[in-house]
Amino acid sequence: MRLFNVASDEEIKQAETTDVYFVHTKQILEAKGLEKTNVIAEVTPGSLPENWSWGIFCGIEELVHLFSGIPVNVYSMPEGAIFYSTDCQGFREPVMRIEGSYGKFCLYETPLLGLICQASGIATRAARIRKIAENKRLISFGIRRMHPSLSPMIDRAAFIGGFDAVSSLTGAKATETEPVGTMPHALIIVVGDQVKAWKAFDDVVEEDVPRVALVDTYSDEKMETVMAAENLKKLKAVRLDTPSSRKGDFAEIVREVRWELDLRGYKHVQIFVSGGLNEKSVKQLSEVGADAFGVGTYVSNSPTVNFAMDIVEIDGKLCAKRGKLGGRKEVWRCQKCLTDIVLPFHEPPPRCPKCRSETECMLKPLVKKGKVVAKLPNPKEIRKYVLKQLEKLSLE
Ligand code: PCP
Repeated sequence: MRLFNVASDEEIKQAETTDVYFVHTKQILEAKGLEKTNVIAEVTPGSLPENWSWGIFCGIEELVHLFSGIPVNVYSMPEGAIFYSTDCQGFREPVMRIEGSYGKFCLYETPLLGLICQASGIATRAARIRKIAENKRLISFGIRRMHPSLSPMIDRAAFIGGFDAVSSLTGAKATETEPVGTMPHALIIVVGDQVKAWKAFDDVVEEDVPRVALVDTYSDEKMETVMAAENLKKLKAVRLDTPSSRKGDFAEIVREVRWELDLRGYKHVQIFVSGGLNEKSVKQLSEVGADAFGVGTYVSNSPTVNFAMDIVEIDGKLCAKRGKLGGRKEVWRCQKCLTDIVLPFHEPPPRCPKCRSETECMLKPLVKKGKVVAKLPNPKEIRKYVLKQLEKLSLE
């Protein structure tokens, strides 16, 4: 009996999360002896949500598990690679290519797309917040807004997108990091007094956990901040999670708290903000002195990237449907200026149309006849790769 309404690893691996029309398609092809038809299928992003000018490709680690053992070849951009909706010429840009007997992977289109659509949306929003927050600390707080079964994926995608840490235990395992958190209002409410609760935290919790006092439970943030600074010698930061009914001008509150802390010689005490944050508020609060951010829903509930998979070639014959470009393609990237150019597969490597530098082929072998051939980097390495690319990108 299923306790939670989520598909098991086995069900996903057996394509039991597929759409039934693929089951019918496989039945028909088998009945007509067409299941061994050799096809080239490509995955393209279509237009990106909210006019994003780029996306972060995420979900490959799980995709490899899905395709391991399926006797087809998969070529893909590496996890963490930026991608565009179209290349510098305006041509749709494939992020992945699958080659083989269509009958072998027909059922896997649905789970394949699900694994990259949601994770890439989360990683991209996280990367945009990363650009805005510059080197300020970002903690992923969003798993409580989504089905708990997704917490490892959500926190991993937020981390890959550039967040510094994640709040969930499963997310920390998936990112090979330590989970990070401060204290909930519940602790102060149950202890019944702010100072007693902060001190209890200080007495009980391991030394290496930063002392971050929540300062908005019962009274004004400024006054609770001063109380925390005066009562906690090891205070690292104060967290302002001001309820929307009291938020008014949150930036002004942060500025005021900074002033009162500095006036009393607590320049070392940082300001951590959370609660309903998004790109606009992270920018504004960072400018007035916030040092760290707990971002939840805005990232965990990111719009998905609507990748689609399309057959573009059968036994060398061009066959793309309307709206898609025919034939096997290669994506060439100038790693110097991150310009992409899409060319028919057999075309020689081009020079970068913008800076004339050499270009690199982006669709790299991932799975060969069902065997994983790529060395998969760990989340920290992927995050580093993302941060390097972000240096060259703007949000526009
Ligand atoms: C939680 C946390 C953040 C919220 C949820 C998650 O607040 O402190 O403020 O971020 P989001 O608004 O960006 O989704 P509460 O629900 O007030 O819980 P807590 O007492 O743990 O702060």
